[in-house]
Amino acid sequence: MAVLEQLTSQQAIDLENEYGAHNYHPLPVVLTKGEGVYVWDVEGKQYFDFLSAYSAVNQGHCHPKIVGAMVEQAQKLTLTSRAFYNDMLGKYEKFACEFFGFDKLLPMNTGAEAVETALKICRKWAYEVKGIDENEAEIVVCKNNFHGRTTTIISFSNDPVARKNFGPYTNGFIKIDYDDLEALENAFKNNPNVAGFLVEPIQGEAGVYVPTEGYLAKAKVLCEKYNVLFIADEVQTGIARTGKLLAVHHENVTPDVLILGKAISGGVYPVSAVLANNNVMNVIKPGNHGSTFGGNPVAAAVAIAALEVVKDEKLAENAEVLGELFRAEINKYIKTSGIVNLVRGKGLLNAIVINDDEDSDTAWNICLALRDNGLLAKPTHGNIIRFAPPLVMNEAQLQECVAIIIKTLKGFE
Ligand code: IF1
Repeated sequence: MAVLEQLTSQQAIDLENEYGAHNYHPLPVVLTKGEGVYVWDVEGKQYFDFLSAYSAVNQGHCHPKIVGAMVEQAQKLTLTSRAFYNDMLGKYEKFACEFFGFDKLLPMNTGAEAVETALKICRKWAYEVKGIDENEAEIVVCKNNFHGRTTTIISFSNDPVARKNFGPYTNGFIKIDYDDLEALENAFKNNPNVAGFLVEPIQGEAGVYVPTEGYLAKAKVLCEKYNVLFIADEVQTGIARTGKLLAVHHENVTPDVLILGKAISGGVYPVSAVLANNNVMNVIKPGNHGSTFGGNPVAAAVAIAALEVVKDEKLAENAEVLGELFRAEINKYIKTSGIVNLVRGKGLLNAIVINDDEDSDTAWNICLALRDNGLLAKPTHGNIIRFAPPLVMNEAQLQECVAIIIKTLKGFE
């Protein structure tokens, strides 16, 4: 078989099964094209994409402005490493710092790398600014978190599938319940070596858990009271997904450290970033941290274009309006549904909870039926289905998707 010849779906699946590590269990659909809110499989069937590559494609698939920026830069200069300067990185850093309101940006590639970078910055700040004894820093995290897949990050995960048999684990983390301010204050009060609080403003993988109104703001006040860095992981909730540029903006919170990934590039190229003000970021000195591709010219060009699209096309405002509409329509259906317990979310990051137990395959079967009806979504843990379309969706398309979702769910009543 010539490497680039067109495959059938089954041939593509068989190749991955034979030659690829089995680290995923994808929904059985083989995509070959994406444009805006749509994707197509190799047999030519069109789908609404209601996952957006886990909120990386907020600007819609293959956005022409972002792809154009990538192609133009890729034909000029792709990579210098940080051994030398280039004419794109400083422009991007300035643009992004002004876009999000921070003094400095440390460029990386994946979300997990950015989380690891934030953890290292927090620890170094603990020893060199807060004055915690070396190797004694603790970082508070929330149970049911998802921050990536590195060995340190899964060390503070409580998901056995993500964690088991990857030990020995990294120390220095205190796990508390999410959305529990008393637990947070107790952790700070009882542990003088706490340096940071790492939190998802909405817990995505856990099942789109939106914390109590005021949680983030009060948590930030506690961080200030105990001189602890508030580290917001906005890899999934950021870049307009929840109806504001950042999810923390719903509570007017400015984190001490901001972690971005996914849609900062519109899903066109791996780009992530850590932003902080000088009092924190200046603990990083030459040689402390880096990455071959971190801040490369293509990433810089792509990220500038992707962020301009967010502003020019008012994606946060659109996500806010369409998210309200989506939840209102699903709530109407829930009144007469025996299978859906609730819908929750903010902006266009939503999930429905299926009236079945965690390890049932109902949610999976519903996603297979949604696929057959022309809409792609995937369950998170067990009985929860996440719905996260590209933020460029219009109202008519959303209504069409709601109709597909309700029609499909009714088939399981
Ligand atoms: C997988 C989950 C979502 C993230 C937050 C950091 C990262 C992620 C809040 C790491 C990445 C992705 C990873 C992908 C599936 C997806 C996911 F299901 F795993 F949990 F979105 F909810 N912080 N989330 O959501 O970023 O290194 O992947 O660029 O690993 O299966 P990354």
